[in-house]
Amino acid sequence: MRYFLSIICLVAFQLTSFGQHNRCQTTLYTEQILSGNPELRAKFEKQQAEFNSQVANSSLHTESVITIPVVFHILYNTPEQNVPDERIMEQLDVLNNDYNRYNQDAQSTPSAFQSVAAGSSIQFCLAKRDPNNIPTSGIERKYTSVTSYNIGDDMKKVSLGGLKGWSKNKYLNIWVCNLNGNLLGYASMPGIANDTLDGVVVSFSTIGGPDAVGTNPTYNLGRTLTHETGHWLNLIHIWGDDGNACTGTDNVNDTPNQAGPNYGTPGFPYISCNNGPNGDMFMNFLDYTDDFVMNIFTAGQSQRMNAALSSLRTPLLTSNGCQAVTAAIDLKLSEIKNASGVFCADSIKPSVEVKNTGNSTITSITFTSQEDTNTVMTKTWNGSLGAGQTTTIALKDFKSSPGTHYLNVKATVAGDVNVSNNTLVNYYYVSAAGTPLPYSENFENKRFPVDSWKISNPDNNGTWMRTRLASTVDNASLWIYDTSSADVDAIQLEPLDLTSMSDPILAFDLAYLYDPAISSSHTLKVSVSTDCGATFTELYSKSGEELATVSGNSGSFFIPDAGQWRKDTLSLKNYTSFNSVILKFENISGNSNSLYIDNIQVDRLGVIFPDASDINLDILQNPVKNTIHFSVLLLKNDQFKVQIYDVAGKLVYKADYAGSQVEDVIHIPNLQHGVYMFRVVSGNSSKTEKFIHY
Ligand SMILES: [Ca+2]
Ligand SMILES: [Ca+2]
Ligand SMILES: [Ca+2]
Ligand SMILES: [Ca+2]
Ligand SMILES: [Zn+2]
Ligand SMILES: [Zn+2]
Repeated sequence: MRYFLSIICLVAFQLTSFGQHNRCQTTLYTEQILSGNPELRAKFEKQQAEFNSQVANSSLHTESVITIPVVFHILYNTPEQNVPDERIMEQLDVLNNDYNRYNQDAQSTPSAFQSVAAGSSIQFCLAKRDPNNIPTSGIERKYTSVTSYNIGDDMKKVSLGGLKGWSKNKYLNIWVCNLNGNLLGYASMPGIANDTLDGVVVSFSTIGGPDAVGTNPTYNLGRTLTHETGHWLNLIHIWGDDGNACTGTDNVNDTPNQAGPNYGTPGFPYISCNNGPNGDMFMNFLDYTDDFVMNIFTAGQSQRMNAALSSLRTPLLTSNGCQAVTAAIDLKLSEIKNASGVFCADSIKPSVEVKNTGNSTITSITFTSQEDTNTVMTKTWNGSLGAGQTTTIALKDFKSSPGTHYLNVKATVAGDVNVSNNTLVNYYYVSAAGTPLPYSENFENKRFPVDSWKISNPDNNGTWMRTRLASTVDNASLWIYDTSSADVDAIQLEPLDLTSMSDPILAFDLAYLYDPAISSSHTLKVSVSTDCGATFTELYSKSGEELATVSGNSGSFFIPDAGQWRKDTLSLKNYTSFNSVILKFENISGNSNSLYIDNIQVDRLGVIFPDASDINLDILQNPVKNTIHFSVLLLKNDQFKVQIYDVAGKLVYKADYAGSQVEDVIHIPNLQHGVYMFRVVSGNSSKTEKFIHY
């Protein structure tokens, strides 16, 4: 009950911090509804008290898997708000992973908290039928003239530019829209909202996951929906919603008592309320930290959510929302091809895959495509597509421009009963010119990957992520933990312009634990493309022992210490005539442990190894006769001068050279026999060697 007595001071606290952080307003939303309805408040508080005692007595318990049908109601005023399908599917993965502790970053939970971590038995499926038993994709999209919504229920009402919710007895409603005041989301706790107003509301920018991140710079891994769905299943914030006091509780026994919310990326341990030595569980999904910091539900929280489903939300247990139905006429737009990912060229040549999911033949389909807000194409296809058949249809090419774009393809068929699957939204990025050298990437940016990078994760298991588990420069690094046997996860960086250096070197810091018993096939490859990623040439491939920076038993999760990293380098000299070169790192898993990369550089060797001397001069065949044969290797510059002095200090020869790696022969007519100084000057440094002419 302390939770509800403290709501007034909580509201005051949240208003004062408004604008700085606005991660969740579930408590404010709850109070908005209860403050005008004393009867509902009494009922709600009674229900909560009963629930808490039932959970405490373990009289509510479920073991079997529960699958909750979900529907995404996407409301957009701009193309960016019309969240691409790939991000919605990825968001659904995030929910399923987080609620079952399949998230790759579960490995990042501090070992002190690993023993209380536990998945629930809850899974989520996209609805296959709507409340009227009409087939659906589980994704509704609607243009709204409302530019942004306030906390409340407006987005749930058609009359206010919203989309009506589907019955809370059968579905989890997820409204995705633009929220005012940088608010990320809020949820209806059980018993708070009427049938079609129940669900969660999240900002469009938060929808996504590791394979397809949201547009929010910080909250882009889909943890906002994980958090809000926790409230929807009756979880309370981990600090007990008591402002910054130590008196509140989240009614969960295995979470530490914690003062107030944590933001950003705290360091472990962070102590409050005398909760040492382990401190706050700031990586809990019900705290306020950055998405990539969050990684755990506890067993107590999971038990509480399971209990909510077997008491406060029981009708969902028998929902048929994910059972398919068939309509007479129903075309499905299954996929947009060749218009997602990263492009260097500005011409887009999309095609679409369509499937007849109804039970009568379709003979005509009209396609319209919008790039951002511009209609770029209309095409009508005539033919015969029988029930159950699939076909691929080329759309018309169109010109794009550098930057981020959203392609919205709509297929229209006369009499189509289910229009939810007739629209797909894709996202792609057209690169401008290559980034000039020197290039350096330390994986410190919270937004990972940036739009110009491309990650592929064929098995949808572990993939390239940003982590704070280890690093060589600053705090974070690039990390992969894919336990499957042979998945090829690729990360492709933005195009680089290599034309400004004559001998650019690619360098990166690497950490990998090699366990001969299990991981001999684990391979890291680096390859390069000069045709915008169409084809790649392999420059580096190391496996097993050769890849290892440390060998040993890989039984426990590998986190490298400072001595377990190695710097690998390779030359990009053969690509200096290209102004758009793409580097790709591929991890080929081998049932193996973590691999880390940090401090990627493309630069001169002398910058990569700053303690190496800049000018390296070699006079070949010294003493010399008639001709002076020399070689120069510059590690920091691309130009140098040669000056030859006699013993009296008189300049007898000079020449300018371009290039960082030069071998040449000098012939000086009538040069007297004797001792000379051969001097190389480059930038602010010089190097002199003596030679004898005989
Ligand atoms: Ca507290
Ligand atoms: Ca359809
Ligand atoms: Ca770093
Ligand atoms: Ca993978
Ligand atoms: Zn919250
Ligand atoms: Zn655009």
